[in-house]
Amino acid sequence: MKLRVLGLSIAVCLLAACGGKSDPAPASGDAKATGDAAGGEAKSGGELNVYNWSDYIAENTVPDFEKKSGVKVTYDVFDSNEMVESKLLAGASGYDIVVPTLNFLGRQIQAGVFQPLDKTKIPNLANLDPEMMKRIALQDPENKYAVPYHWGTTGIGYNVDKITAAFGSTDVTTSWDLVFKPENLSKLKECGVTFLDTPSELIPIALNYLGEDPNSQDPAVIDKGAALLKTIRPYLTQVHSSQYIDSMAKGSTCLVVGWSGDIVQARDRAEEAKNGVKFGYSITKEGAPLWFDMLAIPKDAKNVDNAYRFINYLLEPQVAADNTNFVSYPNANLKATELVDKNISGDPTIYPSAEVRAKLFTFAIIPPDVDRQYTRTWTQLKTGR
Ligand code: SPD
Repeated sequence: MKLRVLGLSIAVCLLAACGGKSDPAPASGDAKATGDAAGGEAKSGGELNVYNWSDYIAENTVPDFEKKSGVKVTYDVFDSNEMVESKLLAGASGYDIVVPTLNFLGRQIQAGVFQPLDKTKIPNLANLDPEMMKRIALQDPENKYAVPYHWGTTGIGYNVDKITAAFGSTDVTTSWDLVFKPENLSKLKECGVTFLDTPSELIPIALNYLGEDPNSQDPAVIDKGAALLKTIRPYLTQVHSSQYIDSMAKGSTCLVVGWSGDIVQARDRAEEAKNGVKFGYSITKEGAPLWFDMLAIPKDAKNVDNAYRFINYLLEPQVAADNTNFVSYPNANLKATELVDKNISGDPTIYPSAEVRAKLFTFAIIPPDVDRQYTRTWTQLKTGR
């Protein structure tokens, strides 16, 4: 069984105003040390400011990098693309590496937020899966600005016993009917229903369920998704994108629309706590989102060489495999896959089969007017107007 630090998820930016806190513990003592070569490279020292998703890195990744490189890392976390984007568009974020999801990155590339990568500084790019890189290049042409970190799906996380008690079995979890039919969701209100706090996922998911193009930019179509979400609003007990890992693990949420690896982490935390809570994750038969989170360097980054060093380090096969083993999200690193724990690489909820992958959809780059409609819809939903 994997050991996790239960407190790790607590250090998360909960609100847009939050300045960010550290997930992993920094290595102490030798932040500015120089001397022995590590991984074939001399210690360089200096600083690095990283802004990544919460619950998204193994506990030893940053401390090991600090020890090897002599670089002092400040590692802040967020739990929504909207949060990263507002910092990036405001400028002077202070970060040297950020990790937006590919469709957001595509829009930020267009806004001129990132510097093109000097690929000679990332020799471990050779480890990446050419097929995935081709797919990514649809939104980052020529893979010019970013490197994939992890990928995953968005689906239904469920408490096995609570769902069985309400519906007689867990078969209902294979369909979005469980979420979008009020007669189903209403049965779960008492045990806790959480949705991710992100219109950029929930609206496309609702549209896909309705048989519409999940990426439709037609205001009338988007309104249909909004109307559907409104019908189930009374049964939501929480809208949040990171607290749900703990609330699932403790048994206080029984259904989540959330991210694959987070739900597996919740399942593992409950197992470690031996509290009898059993969680499952389902990629629904009507299709679900597939996404890539991307490492990129803002144009105004101050510690560019250290950013390259860290990105190249993350692409070392063992480092990438350790991360995947810890966070239960796959990576696009072909050389790492054989090093990933077979319980993880063989788990179809984490690494979906080709048949399931064929039903997944990706998010398009959304223009500002559509984004405004998303935000309006979401605010109305959350405030109950
Ligand atoms: N706790 C880590 C969650 C990472 C989720 N990234 C998903 C973005 C999908 N749009």
